[in-house]
Amino acid sequence: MGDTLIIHFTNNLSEPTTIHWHGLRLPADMGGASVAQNPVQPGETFTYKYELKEASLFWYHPHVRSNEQVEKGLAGALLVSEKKRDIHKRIRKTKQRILVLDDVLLDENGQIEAAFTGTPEEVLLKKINGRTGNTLLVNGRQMPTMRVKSGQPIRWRMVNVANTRFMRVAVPGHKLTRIGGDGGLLETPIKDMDDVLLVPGQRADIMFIPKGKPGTELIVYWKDTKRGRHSIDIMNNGMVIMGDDEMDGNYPDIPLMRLVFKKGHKHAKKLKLPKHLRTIEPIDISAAAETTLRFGHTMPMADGTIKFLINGKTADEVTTDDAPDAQVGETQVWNLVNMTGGDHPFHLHGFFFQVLETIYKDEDGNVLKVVPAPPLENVDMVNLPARNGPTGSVSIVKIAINFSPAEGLTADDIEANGGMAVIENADLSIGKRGRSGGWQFHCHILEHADTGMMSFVEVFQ
Ligand SMILES: [Cu+2]
Repeated sequence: MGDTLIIHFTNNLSEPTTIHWHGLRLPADMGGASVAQNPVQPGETFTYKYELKEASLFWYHPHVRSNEQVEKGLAGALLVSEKKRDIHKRIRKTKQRILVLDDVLLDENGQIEAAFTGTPEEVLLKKINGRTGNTLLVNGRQMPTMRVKSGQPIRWRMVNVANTRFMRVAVPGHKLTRIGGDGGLLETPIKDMDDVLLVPGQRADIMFIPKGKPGTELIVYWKDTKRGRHSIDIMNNGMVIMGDDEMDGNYPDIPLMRLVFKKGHKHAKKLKLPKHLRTIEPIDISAAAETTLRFGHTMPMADGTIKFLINGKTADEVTTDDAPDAQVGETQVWNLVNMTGGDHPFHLHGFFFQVLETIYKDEDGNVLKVVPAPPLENVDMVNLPARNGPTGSVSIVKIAINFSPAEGLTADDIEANGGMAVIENADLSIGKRGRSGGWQFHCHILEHADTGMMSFVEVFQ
């Protein structure tokens, strides 16, 4: 933390690309999003440069045709370590490993399938349910082995870089403790978890004590999550019927990696963690303006077409007139309304937010259920759960966002950086591809983002 990172980037692809730095608070023109940076053309170079203001596990990936470029492997982890004084010795001295969780969809020849191939039914399924790979990877390898010592605590810094797959990770016979997430450490460890769930784009910082006899092995499993997958039938008359995938949430466990116990053992029986890891200030929403964003899709068509929408528009259709506005330093509450029968992992570029509550309403607008705020943490991802009823019912995730610069950035820094999240005297007639300081938000199921579920917020100085 505190270092300046300089990345000399050359695009050796035969198509344009960028690097988006997922989760980092940085100047808009360093964020790699198409609303603030023109894509880097084949053979061209670009220098990303920004200060690392916060400690956490972040990651990076292209923000041009992400569903194809990320699927083919362009994703990596970026670990920004805490200053020594900011992290308890027992955590700092625990051996940590980064686990990049991914899956790829391979054809019979072992090659990555091109995006959206197959019959119209298959194409619709990939667009609606996302592209789920048939091969799971940890750090780019299938079923890798990690050597551990029984009784010696380990710390895993995990990130889910898969296009679509929700990663629920379980270590049989072991309880997990989550100490951090997207935005660094939690306030208090969350203990006794049977598994840890990472939606696409999300991170988790977990600890546990592996237990086993030397020479034996323990398989770590992927477990399914109910997320509103659908079935599709195209009738002879061209009608498309969307139903529920009856296996949703009950797909069989898949082995993810192998732990092998080394000789010898340590004596830790319990993780001795401090109760208080750090202080996180709740965002003050007493004067917050509210914005509502509705996540939906068009009717699926027999030719395989479906579009995913935010406030009724695809990413290509949305203009600066549609984009919500904010002022630097302003706090807003966003109501993220999921009108669909599937989950959407929501991601906002460049700012952390805090989840306030989730409200389920029926088709007449009556409140069915309110899920209170989860333990306080700063995140850049939140899953928008599927509505809990027929068309017209909705789920609403309320989040609080403070559009402030990262801690430690002064007004001078902002100016030197060319504006932190700022469109200074923006000429909006330039449109969204101009030198705008807009920040994108989108569904991190990359097939949904690619078929339209992406928009942006303009933050003004
Ligand atoms: Cu989605």
